Amino acid sequence: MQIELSSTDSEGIFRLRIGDPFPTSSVCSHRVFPKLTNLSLSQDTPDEVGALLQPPSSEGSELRWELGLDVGDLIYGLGQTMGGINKRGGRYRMYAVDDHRHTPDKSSLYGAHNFLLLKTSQGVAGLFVDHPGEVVFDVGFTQRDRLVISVPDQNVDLYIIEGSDLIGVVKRFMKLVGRPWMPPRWAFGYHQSRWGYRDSKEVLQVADALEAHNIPCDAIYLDLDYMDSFKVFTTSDERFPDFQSFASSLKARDIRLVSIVDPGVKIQPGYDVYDEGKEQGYFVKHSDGSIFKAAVWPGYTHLPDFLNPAARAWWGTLYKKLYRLGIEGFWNDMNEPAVFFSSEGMAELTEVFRSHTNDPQDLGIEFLDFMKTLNSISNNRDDYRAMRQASETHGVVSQERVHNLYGFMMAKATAEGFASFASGQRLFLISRSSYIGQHRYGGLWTGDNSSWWDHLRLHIQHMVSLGVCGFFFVGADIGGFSSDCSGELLVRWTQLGVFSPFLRNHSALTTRRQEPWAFDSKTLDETRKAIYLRYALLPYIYSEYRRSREEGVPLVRMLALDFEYDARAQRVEDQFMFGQGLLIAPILHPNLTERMVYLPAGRWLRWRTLHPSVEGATVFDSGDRCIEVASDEIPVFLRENHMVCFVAPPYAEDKESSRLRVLAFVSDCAVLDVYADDGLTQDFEKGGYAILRLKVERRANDLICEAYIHEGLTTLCPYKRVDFIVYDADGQVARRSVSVLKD
Ligand code: MIG
Repeated sequence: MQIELSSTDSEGIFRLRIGDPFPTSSVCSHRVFPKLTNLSLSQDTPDEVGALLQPPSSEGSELRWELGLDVGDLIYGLGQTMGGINKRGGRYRMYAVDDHRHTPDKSSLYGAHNFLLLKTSQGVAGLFVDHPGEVVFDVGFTQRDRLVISVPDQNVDLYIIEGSDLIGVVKRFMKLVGRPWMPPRWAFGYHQSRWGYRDSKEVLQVADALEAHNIPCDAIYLDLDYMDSFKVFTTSDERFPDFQSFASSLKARDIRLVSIVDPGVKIQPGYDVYDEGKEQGYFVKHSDGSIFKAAVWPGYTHLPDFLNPAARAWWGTLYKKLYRLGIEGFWNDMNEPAVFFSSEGMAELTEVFRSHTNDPQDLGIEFLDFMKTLNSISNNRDDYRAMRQASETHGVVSQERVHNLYGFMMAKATAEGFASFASGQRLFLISRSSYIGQHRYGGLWTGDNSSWWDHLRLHIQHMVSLGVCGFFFVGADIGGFSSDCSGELLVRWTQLGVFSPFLRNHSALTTRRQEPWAFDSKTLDETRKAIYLRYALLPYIYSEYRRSREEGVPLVRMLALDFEYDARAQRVEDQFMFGQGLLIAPILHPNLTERMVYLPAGRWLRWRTLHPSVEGATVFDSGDRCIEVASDEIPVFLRENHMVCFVAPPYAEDKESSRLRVLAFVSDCAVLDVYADDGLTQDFEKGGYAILRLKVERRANDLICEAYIHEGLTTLCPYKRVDFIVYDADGQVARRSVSVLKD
C-alpha cells in the first residue's frame, strides 16, 4: 500500500493519500499539500481520529477505517441522506441514485457528501473521504459503538480537519473546498414550479393566477413539457411558439424562466446535439468503444462524458441556446445519471419474460421473477460498471469508479459554459446529483420527496447536513413532489420554506395541484402570508447568505454549531439556526396549535411573525418552553444581542422601499451588516456592493442606534432611513428612526 501523509502548513488539515486517487476537484485547485515529516496533532483532536492517519486495514479490495464511539459522541454531516441530524444509528451508502421514494430504509439518495463532523469527549474533528466511487459510512449501525468507513478501492484521499470547536472545523473545511457560488438575488425569491405546465398558455395562466392572488414570484420553472420530444436544448414550437416573446412577456412581469436540463441526448440523426456529440466522441462508451445507450424520457439516449474537458466545454455552451431564448436559470436533473434501462437490461428482461412463457396470459408465480427483473433494470449498477468515461488523469475509467462525479461535472460544465456566453452575469443553477465541492458552481434541490409530514422534517435535516458539507443554497420541493398535498401541509411547508435558502413550490405530474391557490382561501391566505414574510426578510436573507460564504459558516445550521457545549442543543432535531440571530422552530406535525421549543443559553425574543411588524414580541429565558402557534404563524426567536432587518412586505400600503426596519433584541450591543449589490452581475467582486452597518448599543441610560455605510459604494445602498425597534431584556420596547449616514 502506497501511503503519503501531508498537511497544509499549520492550518490543521491533514491528508492521508493512499495509492493514486482519482482527482475529484472537490478541494480547491490552489491548495498545496506539502509532505509531512513529523505528525503532531492538536490537543483538541481525539486520539482515535489521529489514529486514522495510520494505514487503514485492507480486506480484499476494500479499505476500511474503524473508530470507537462512546455513548456521548456525536456525528453530524453526510449531507443528503436519510436519518436524523445526528447521524448515529444509520448506515449510509454514498452512491448517487435516482430513487424517488425517500423512505427511512434508503441508504443512498442522489448525491455523495462524504464529510462528517465528530464531537467526542476528547474534542472535535472533521473527516472527509475524497473518493468519487462508493463509500459506506456505518455510523453505529452494525455495532452501536463503532464507526466504520469502507471504500471498495485501494486509492483514496482521507482528510482530517482539526479545530478547537465545531464551527472552527467547518470553517477550515470550507477553506479546503472553497466558497459557495453567489447566485443572483432573485434566487432567494419565491419560485413556482410543477411538472406538467404543458404549454406557454398554461405558464401564462400561472403567472396570471400569481398576480390575481397577489403572490410575488421571481421564477417559473419549465419541466420536461417545454422540450420538443424530450430533446435537450430544444423547445417545442407547437406548445411554446414564439418562445422569445413568451419569455419577455413574463420578464415584463418580473418573472424569470428556469428550465430543466437532462443529460440524456436522444439518439436521432439530424438532431444537432446528437450529431455533434457523436461526431466528436463526447458520449459515454462501452469498453469496446461503442457508445453506451441509456433509455430515459426520449427513449434511447447517449450520455455526455462530463469527465472529458472537451465534452464539458461543448455541453456548457449548449445552454446558450436556452439563454438566448430568454431562459435565465437552469435545473440539472437526472444526473446521477438516471437510466430507465440499457439495451442490455431490456434484453435481460425480455429473456426472463420469454423463458417463462410464450403467452403473457400464462404468467403465474413467474410474474414475481418478471417484476424483480423489471425493477432491477433501472439505475442498475452493472450498467455503470459497463460504462466508460475518458478522464484527463487516469485514462479511460469505469463509470462505477467515478460514479458520484457525474452531476458535479455536469454542473461544472454548466457554470463554465455560462461564464463564457453570459460573461459577468451570475448563474442560477440547481442540480439534483452532487458531490462535495459542487457548491462552488451552483445549488441543490433535494429531489423527489413526497407530500408527507416526515419529509417536512427531512427538509430541516437535509438543509443543516448539507450546510456543513458546503452547500448553503439548498431546498426541498415545498409541499412535496410525489403524493397529494393537503392545504395544511402546504402552509406549514411554505412557512418552513421562508427559512430555506431555496424556496420553490414544485409537484409531480398527476398529483393534486399544489399552487397556493389550488386549495381553499385559508390555505391561500396563510401561504401568501408566509411568502410575504420571505420577501420582507430578503435584505436579511441576502446579507446573511453573503456573510455565510465570506465566513464559511452555513446559513442554516444545526443548533450544535452555535451551542456546542449545550448537551440539549446538541441533540435538537426539529429546530435550526438561520443567519446569525434567528432560531426557527417550525410546526412539523398536522393539527398542532402548540409545540415545545428548546431555547439554549441566553435570552430570546419571540418574534410574532403574523405581520412582519413587531407587535407582541415577548422575551423568553432559556429552557424548554411550550408555545402556542397559530395556523398562520411560524415560531421564530431572535437571539439576545442580535438583530434582524426587513422591509415592508409586498403589496403593503407603505411601500417606501428606502426604509429599512430593524428588530433588535439588545441588552448590551448588537451589530448587523446589511449587504446590497446589483443582484445580477459579478461586479460585487470588484467593489460593486455596499455594506450598511447597523449598530445598537446600550450605554448607561442611553440607547444608541446607528446606521452608516461601512464599506463599498454608497450609491448601491437602497436605504435612506432605518427604523429601529429595540427590545431590552425585560421586553421593554424603544423606537428610533435614523437616517443612513453616507460617509
Ligand atoms: O422523476 O422532469 O426530480 O423535479 O419534475 C421524473 C420530471 C424526472 C425528476 C425531478 C423532478 C422533475 C421530474 N424529474
